[in-house]
Amino acid sequence: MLTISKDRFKRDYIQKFIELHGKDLDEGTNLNKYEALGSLIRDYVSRMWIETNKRYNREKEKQVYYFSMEFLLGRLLGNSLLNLGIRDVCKKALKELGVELEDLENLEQDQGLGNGGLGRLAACFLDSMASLKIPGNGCGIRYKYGFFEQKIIEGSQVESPDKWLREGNVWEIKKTDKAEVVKFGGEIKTEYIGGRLTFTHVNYEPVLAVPHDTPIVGFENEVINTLRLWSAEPVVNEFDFSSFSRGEFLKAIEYKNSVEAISQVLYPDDSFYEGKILRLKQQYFFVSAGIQSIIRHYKKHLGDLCLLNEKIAIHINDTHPTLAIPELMRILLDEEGLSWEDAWRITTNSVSYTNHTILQEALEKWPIDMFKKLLPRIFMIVEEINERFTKELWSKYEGQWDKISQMAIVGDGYVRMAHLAIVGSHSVNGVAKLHTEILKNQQMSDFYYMYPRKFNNKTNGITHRRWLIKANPKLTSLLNETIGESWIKHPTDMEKFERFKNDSFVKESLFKIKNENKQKLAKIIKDNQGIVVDTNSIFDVQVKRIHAYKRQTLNALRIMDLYNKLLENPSLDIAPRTFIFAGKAAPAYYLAKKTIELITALADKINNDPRVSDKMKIVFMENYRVSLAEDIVPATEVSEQISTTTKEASGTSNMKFMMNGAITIATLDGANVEIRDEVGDDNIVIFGLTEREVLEYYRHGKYSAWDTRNGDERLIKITDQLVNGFYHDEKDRFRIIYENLLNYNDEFFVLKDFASYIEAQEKVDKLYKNKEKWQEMSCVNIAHSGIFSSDRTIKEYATGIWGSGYLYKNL
Ligand code: 26V
Repeated sequence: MLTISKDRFKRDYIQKFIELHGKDLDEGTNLNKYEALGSLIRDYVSRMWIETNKRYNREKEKQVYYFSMEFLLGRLLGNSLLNLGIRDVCKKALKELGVELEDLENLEQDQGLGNGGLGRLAACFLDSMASLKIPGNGCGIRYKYGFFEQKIIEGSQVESPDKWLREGNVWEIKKTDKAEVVKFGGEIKTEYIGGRLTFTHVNYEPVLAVPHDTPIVGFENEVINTLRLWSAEPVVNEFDFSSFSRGEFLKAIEYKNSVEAISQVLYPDDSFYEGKILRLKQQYFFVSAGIQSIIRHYKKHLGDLCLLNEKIAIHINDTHPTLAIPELMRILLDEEGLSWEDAWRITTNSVSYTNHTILQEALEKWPIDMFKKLLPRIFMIVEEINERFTKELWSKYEGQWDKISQMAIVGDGYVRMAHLAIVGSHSVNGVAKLHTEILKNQQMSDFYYMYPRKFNNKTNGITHRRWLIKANPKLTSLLNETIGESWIKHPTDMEKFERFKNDSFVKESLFKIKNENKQKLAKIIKDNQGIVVDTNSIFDVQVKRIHAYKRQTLNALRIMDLYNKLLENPSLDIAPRTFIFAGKAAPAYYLAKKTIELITALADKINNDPRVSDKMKIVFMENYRVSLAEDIVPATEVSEQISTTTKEASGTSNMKFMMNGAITIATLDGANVEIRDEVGDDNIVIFGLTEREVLEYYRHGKYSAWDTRNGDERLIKITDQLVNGFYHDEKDRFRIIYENLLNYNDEFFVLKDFASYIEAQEKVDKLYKNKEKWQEMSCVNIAHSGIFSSDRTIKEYATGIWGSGYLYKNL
């Protein structure tokens, strides 16, 4: 923990400000002040960072490398201050200088280098690894443009580039001397040299991978880990361009552009896989750079490559970094001269893999021709892995051609990345109990049968430091006052809070805190969306990517139904509700974009209808991102987790909401099942088809959306309203939603689950009206949320998969 006095901090800050801007503090803009603060904190951190690295090199503890295409960090200033243990000192010192810390924190651009759950999980894991003193490194891509910015214009999503680096980035350090060269295309020359078969890559296109390191601050423990993001640059320098003759100059420009394209932009679609060559380039680019730098560092500090898997663990976040497997093989074979058997043993024992989705359409497979042309040597290695694997299959399933070809790594003209990831690693995990069971028994059952010991579950988690301590300081204080502070380092100690579920002071405090957080959010809604919401209404929230399986449509249909009911019976006795939505649709996902249009159309009509305006309001908040989530989550009372059962691998916002005292309305999907197990049936509202029912319907196809609709008056009315101009002058604006629900037979069982969802919402209404009961439920939810801290998850990864992190036990 950094100890620093307020006066010292003031002195350091003023000096930093003057050095950086060449003017006095009172002449500076808030942005100047933010930059000075960031830069000062980075100085403080730097000393500890160097110490941490020295210690790691000295003590040679096992290093974890977490490879991920996405790291959705959000803002860093507030959390770095918190973890350094100087946020309060800093806040007071700045106040005395006439500066509000929060104003500066709000100026920071989100680092939005991820699509959603998978990228945010990676960020929570980095925070937990540093906080648990686990030597953990992130490895990814420094996209020049992160996840697009979303605006809602005339009810529709409009995307613009996320220029997050516009004002620079105080947190990163560019390490030009640690650059690596990554090779694309070309040919492989095979020769015998000294009795050994050698492979030489010729005529390739070289790309320089330049690392940018960001410090990851552990919680009050003086550990600073590293997130290393790679940026693509041409190998020749700018000067060389001017000396080229005209023809070569144009070629050089083409080369420069094609290289820079690699780390230009994050792919904004996390639901439909497209075999785009640029994405394959991105994957090999960061994986190759990362593995090369690991080996370089390893050889310098540790030496013997045969012990590699004892000293390092390589984790791949979904299949996107799977090329780490053949790339490590390539280096061990071609550059280090190991035998295939040794290289394979070391590689498979080093690598572990997490699966994050069962959606077929998101599974990665690369066309052989593209793969081979771009990565000729890597393809040869993948073919060899496949050959050996299919031989193993043959010895088990002799004659069963269908099975063997289905399980092969290369087949039907594609390289199947999930198969390569399973075969080339020693551990395969799902992200919630139900999800892991589905992997084992359905999606990957053939592989589970073959390698039962590889499969394991690691239920996701979220860092309670960002999602509770930082986002909800008032609830944090209440916890500290009632149960002490041990939960901060041992989050499951939050269970002690359950003792207060009948304590009227605590319940009143919970009510007050929620109300204050709601007021803060109401102001943001007013400022950003121009809508005035009633802070006495229930804040009912669904924020996440817009996707058919997450069923924002189901939420929309019940809003339409409630509106109909209120028009029929204006004195209907319901607790007023504010329905809050936020989330981005992939730019090419037409149905998802139409879903946003539907929600904004409901808002337009219903919010402007004075007959119902004291009972319901609908808000679609623009540009959902980590920092906005930090404002929404603490103010939420009802958490909507309503995916079609079996489809949501885990979900993590469900955990954030419960930790902040929201009541969950949910299907028994993903980690909702474990949340229910923790809080008990009385403290969550469950509805909808079960896993068995869903799988049964998919198997036998006995579901009829039309029959379901025709059997329910409410559904007849609202589905008609989708296409009769009730919500928009343009009658066919929502026709595709109607078609999907009815004529395409409602793939995600929205209509099937409608009745039970309405019933569940009526239950929520009843519970909310009983203020005592509601606060009691809220208290139980908070008390049982500690297990969903990513600290628990990371301890399970460390002991169960990586074999690392002995030190966290000494916390
Ligand atoms: C998939 C693809 C497919 C191809 C194009 C680009 C791209 C980018 C990302 C992804 C990842 C999709 C998987 C994903 O995000 N899964 C989510 O992972 C969360 C963390 O484990 C989990 O809580 C969510 O339930 C799960 O949907």
